[in-house]
Amino acid sequence: MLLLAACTGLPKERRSASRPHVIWIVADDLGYADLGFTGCVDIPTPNLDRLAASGVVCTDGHVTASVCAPSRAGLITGRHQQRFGFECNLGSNKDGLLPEVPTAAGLLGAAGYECVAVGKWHLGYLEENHPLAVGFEHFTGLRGGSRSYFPKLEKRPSKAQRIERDGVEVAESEFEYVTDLFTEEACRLVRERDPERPLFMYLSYTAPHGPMHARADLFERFSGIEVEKRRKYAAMVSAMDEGVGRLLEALDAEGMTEDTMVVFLSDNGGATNNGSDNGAWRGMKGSKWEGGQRVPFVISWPRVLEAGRYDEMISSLDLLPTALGAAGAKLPAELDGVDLAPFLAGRRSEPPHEALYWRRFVAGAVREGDWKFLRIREVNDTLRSPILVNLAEDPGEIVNRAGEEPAMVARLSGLLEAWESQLSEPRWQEAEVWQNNQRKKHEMDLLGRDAERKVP
Ligand SMILES: [Ca+2]
Repeated sequence: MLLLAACTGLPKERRSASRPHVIWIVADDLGYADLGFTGCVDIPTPNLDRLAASGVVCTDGHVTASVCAPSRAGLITGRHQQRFGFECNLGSNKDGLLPEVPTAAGLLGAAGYECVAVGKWHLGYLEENHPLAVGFEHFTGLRGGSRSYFPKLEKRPSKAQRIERDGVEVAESEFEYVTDLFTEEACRLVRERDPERPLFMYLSYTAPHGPMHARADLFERFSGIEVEKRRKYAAMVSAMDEGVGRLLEALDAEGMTEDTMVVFLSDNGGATNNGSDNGAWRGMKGSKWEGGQRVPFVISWPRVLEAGRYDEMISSLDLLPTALGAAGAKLPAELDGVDLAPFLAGRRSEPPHEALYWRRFVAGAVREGDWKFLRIREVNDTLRSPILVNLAEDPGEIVNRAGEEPAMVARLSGLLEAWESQLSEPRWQEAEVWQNNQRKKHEMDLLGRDAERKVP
């Protein structure tokens, strides 16, 4: 089902380019419906809307997990993170990427790119997991998953939370608001890029993940929003939107816009605790309902891709093959995604994926076309009665069709098991409370956003 704005008769693929710059902008715990171009009415996002208008808005775009670290592990390696045991969210300081699994920076660096990372890392605290150890040449950000947005002047932040720039600690007195610091660093790295090489930037905002710290001027701007958490969230999303605007201006000023592939997505759906909203999708961060893993997703590459909309199912796993394809590099056979360019350009009309798969220890899911199957493992290791939904007829995933469609249950269950047979054991697990919360999130009668928000 293609609903590209392609009925204009214009060729969707413009003239081919030399290797483009590639920028991945990742938001953290952003709600699906919290941007102008996804229908938000109370938080204006003019800059993200401008990016969306310049590119292809993918309406059925997914990440590989509905919590931060495993989703990022899939994105940064282009492989299902369960293949190398990174199935669960980070636990101890010893968990993280495996050094033998190449990252986007390793592969794009080998293809001649200057690779830089800014913002949240959250892929392991060991030195071998550090961005500068896995192929990035510059890194400004924090190793951990979140921190205070304001400087911590009274007490030095923990090793996971302090900001470092190329291995040197950045004093808290050097910045006023973390989102703005990341934006400034991203713009600086654009201006100071190596002119001889294309740039790959991984810009990973912590916004709008908690803690709910709003910049005062933006908090003031949203005085019309009554619920305080939503008001702070609006300010945090706005700071990120401003940052994206400044980055787009930097690209314009450098004459890079036409030849830069800018991707924007969230690492997972809106969280239960930050005032976000996933609109029509059931579920929030941590669940395998669409609200957990279906995210705002834009791919802009003005030189090559005509702006429009793409409605087939795609994955964050596709971003690395798409970047390598644009670079003219050979795709390693181990990558799980596909180069999306021929699909987004309309040269290939079949869906890029027959099925997408998810698993985080106690819950697994597979989606094939409009059908989705969810399998929950209970505390006593038995399987809950399966859940089967049809997204075409029931986009809110309210009706469990498993009883009336046993053949489809068997088919999708078999697909899931076949995929699982290729995976490794999780190298660590989440605490029992998170496992139980994940089980609760998939109870059919846990319905409605207010109920969902009570199960973190
Ligand atoms: Ca997240």
